[in-house]
Amino acid sequence: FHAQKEVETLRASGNFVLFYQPQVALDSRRIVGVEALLRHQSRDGHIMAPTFIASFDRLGLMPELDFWVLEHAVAAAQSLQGVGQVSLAINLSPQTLLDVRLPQVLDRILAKALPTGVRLEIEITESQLIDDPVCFSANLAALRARGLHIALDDFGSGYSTLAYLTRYPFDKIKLDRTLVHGLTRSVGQEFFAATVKLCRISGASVLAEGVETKEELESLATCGVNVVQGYYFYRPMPMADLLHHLVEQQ
Ligand code: G
Ligand code: G
Ligand code: MN
Ligand code: NA
Repeated sequence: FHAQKEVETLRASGNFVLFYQPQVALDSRRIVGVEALLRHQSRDGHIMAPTFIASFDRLGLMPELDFWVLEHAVAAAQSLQGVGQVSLAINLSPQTLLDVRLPQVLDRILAKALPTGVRLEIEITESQLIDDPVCFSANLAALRARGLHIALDDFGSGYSTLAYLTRYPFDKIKLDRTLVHGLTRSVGQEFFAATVKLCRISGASVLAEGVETKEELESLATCGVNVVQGYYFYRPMPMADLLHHLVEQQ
């Protein structure tokens, strides 16, 4: 009941907004991608992290939220004209990836072409690969058929089995921030480098999430990671700020 009430309140107020967190290539130090992250903005302008996702999830309403995100991220991407090559990542929840409406929603949203150089990427988490199956595989194929890239999110966070790396060909693997934080503590550099190598062998590029300190960045540098995302470089930000950074690096 609590979930129901929270969802009703949020829906009534509208005010969902998207923030974007830049992803930085380790070699060039340029922004090569961004992840769209859902936020809620209250009347007084206060920005709230998506703690409400659990409530939407419980009520089976994640497709509604994710379709909104897809639509608005693609619309906002129109302003990325002329900023060069950049991938735009969107998180889709398990419910959304099992939703039979996904292909037709994509076709409607992608009817308007993206600016040259902008590529859509879908982030999926390991947990959703567990309860298979047919509908998930069909939707994954539908995403690929439309030229979208697939990223495996939160890799190494607890649901991983190595089988996934060979079963599904991912374009990108995002190493979970617990692994990255452990790098300067419990996780040895050798172990981390071997994990990166395993991912690279599967054919994916590797992104390290949640990089917060110079020490973490330096430890990563020799491990074969391609791209880094985290507060050390950038926090999630509004589209206007992102544009400013992208124009600046031209
Ligand atoms: O945005 P953080 O900043 O707090 O996000 C918290 C969690 O919410 C993360 O696990 C992230 O993947 C998830 N999340 C953020 N935006 C979206 C979204 O648009 N759709 C889905 N399904 N999950 C999202
Ligand atoms: O589950 P997913 O990886 O999609 O969620 C990304 C989440 O990580 C978002 O909530 C985002 O705000 C958060 N995040 C991004 N960079 C950092 C970081 O450097 N440190 C921490 N603690 N969280 C981060
Ligand atoms: Mn993500
Ligand atoms: Na993640």
